[in-house]
Amino acid sequence: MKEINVAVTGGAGQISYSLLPRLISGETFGEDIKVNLRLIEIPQVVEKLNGTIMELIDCGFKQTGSLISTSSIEEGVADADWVLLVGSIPRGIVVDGKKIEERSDLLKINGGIFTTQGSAIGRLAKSDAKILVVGNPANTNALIGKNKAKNDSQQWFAMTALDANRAKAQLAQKAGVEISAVTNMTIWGNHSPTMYPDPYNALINGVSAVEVIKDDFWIKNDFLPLVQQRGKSVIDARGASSAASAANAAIDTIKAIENPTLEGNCFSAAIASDGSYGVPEGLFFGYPLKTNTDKTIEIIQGMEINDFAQAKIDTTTKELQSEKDAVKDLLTKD
Ligand code: NAX
Repeated sequence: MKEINVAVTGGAGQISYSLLPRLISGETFGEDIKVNLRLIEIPQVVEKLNGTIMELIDCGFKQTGSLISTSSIEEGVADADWVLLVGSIPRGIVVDGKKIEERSDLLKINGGIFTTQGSAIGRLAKSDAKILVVGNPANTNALIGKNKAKNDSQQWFAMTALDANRAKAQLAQKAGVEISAVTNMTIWGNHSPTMYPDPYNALINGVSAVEVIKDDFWIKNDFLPLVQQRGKSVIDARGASSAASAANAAIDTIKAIENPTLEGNCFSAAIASDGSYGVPEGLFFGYPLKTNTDKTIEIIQGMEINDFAQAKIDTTTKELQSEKDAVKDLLTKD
């Protein structure tokens, strides 16, 4: 069997608990690929991974390769084909006696983590490694990580697929169709409440979702905030942030990157902007993406952007720009 190496940070967290079995079950990378898993945690937590590893062994998947736990990012990412950066410090935690409530503090603390991780990935992961950032603030963490990796043959992504799945589910429910009828869903911009889930270019059975739904008020006043605030609604209801659906979205993203995109469809993830759609170069921005048959990834051009959409794209661009400004020290120092 061909083998691949997959590193996951935050291996003992709640997303990983749903994610890890699906990485080694044959579902994500294919039935005929053995997955060597490297689970990375902070030193205080790393021992807990022994229990996780016991459970992964007990799943008994034939695609399971070696299972390693470590608190060393260098050991974890060495020779990795895929790196899933799930671990980060949540809002509300106390660090050095201070409760971290502000997004700017969160940006700096998690940004610090992603400088070290980015540098290790750039030096030690495979030259064609793919890196998916899940830990928040995902877009700006990816910006910092890629900047420190200094390895342009590796490809960095930040996850917006959960937002896309949430948006598809709402459109399908409203239109009374199966979710598989909804395609071409783009989340523009940041994985934050400023994101723009695009109902104009989304298709329901091949027709623009807004034309099928024919309810402009619902689209603008219900659909958008519902998707933008869905993460908070889950936290309010569950007392914890989305985990199973986040893990599912990470699996969806890996599959979308590993397999050619069907004609007329796209998938959602944030990548470093090349200036497309007027977004400043380098910002990690949610775009409509396509995987070509040669496995290259491109931003789909020519999506229709009306005035309403442009205003939303401008807002989320502004937020990402201010996040970048807040971590500028981390982007410049070596
Ligand atoms: P948990 O708090 O359950 O787990 C996070 C784990 O990361 C902890 O076990 C912690 O010890 C570990 N960790 C912290 N710093 C680390 C480091 N430097 N190296 C290795 N491990 C480290 O969080 P969980 O619910 O699993 O969520 C993980 C992250 O995903 C959070 O930042 C969360 O905000 C983010 N999310 C992102 C989503 C997205 O769509 N992009 C959606 C879901 C989720 O909110």
